[in-house]
Amino acid sequence: MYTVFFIGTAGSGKSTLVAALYQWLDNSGFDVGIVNLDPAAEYLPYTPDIDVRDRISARKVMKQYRLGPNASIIAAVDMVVVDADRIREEMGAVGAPIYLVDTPGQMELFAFRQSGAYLIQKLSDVHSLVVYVSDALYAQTVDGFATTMLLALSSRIRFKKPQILVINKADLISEDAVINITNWVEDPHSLFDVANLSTYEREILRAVAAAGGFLEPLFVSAKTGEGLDKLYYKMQLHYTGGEDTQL
Ligand SMILES: Nc1nc2c(ncn2[C@@H]2O[C@H](COP(=O)(O)OP(=O)(O)OP(=O)(O)O)[C@@H](O)[C@H]2O)c(=O)[nH]1
Ligand SMILES: [Mg+2]
Repeated sequence: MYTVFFIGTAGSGKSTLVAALYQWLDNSGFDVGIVNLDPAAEYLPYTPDIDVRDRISARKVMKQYRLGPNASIIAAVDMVVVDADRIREEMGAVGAPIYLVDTPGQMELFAFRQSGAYLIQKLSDVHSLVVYVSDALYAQTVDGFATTMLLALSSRIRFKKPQILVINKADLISEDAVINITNWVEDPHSLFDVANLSTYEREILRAVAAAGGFLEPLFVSAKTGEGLDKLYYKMQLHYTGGEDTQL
């Protein structure tokens, strides 16, 4: 079983990307399953094979325990943890060789809490991978790019999984913006030299780059389908051990 987790900031397009990649893989003749781990999702652009909302809904938890929107998601994800073995069994029963796993929108409630890392560990098989999804509109600015790299690195520290960095919504940014981002990754000095970076920002970014934290991004559009073939290729490289993703 090959499990691919989609992690990223709220609204970056995780669910849309899961739907688009599922379609792409399905059209290419692959047998793929989808797991939804987001107990707060109101609408999903795909039909999951396994859906945590069948048992745990953040909305119900909110009403029952009189919690706020974030506390109810935290509580709901903690409840999903109790169900982890059953979800794992269901994945086995469905029997798909590849699973795409969608995760809660509020990344910090999932990635920066013990329950998220535990779930990823529980639902991972020998081959598993994190696709870190960021939003191109955000990543195209210097500050947005810098924090995207820091968040992607945080997710690697939390999950300790090989990771592919996807910049989604590439249809919304210009070719120049793509070139800028590519240059910042290939030559981090072009970023460090930006005048409005403070000394501490520059030093942090230098350390992240030196640690290999500037992953080469894949520009993808879940809307137009751009880059889905490259995403599949990267996933396959990881699966077959043709190492192209980094831990
Ligand atoms: N233009 C464009 N819009 C996109 C793309 N991918 C997603 N969107 C839009 O971005 C919005 C958020 O998409 P979702 O897939 O719900 O994002 P998400 O990360 O799952 O959101 P949460 O789970 O709520 O955090 C929706 O309006 C999507 O239609 C893309 O590649 N291009
Ligand atoms: Mg979503």
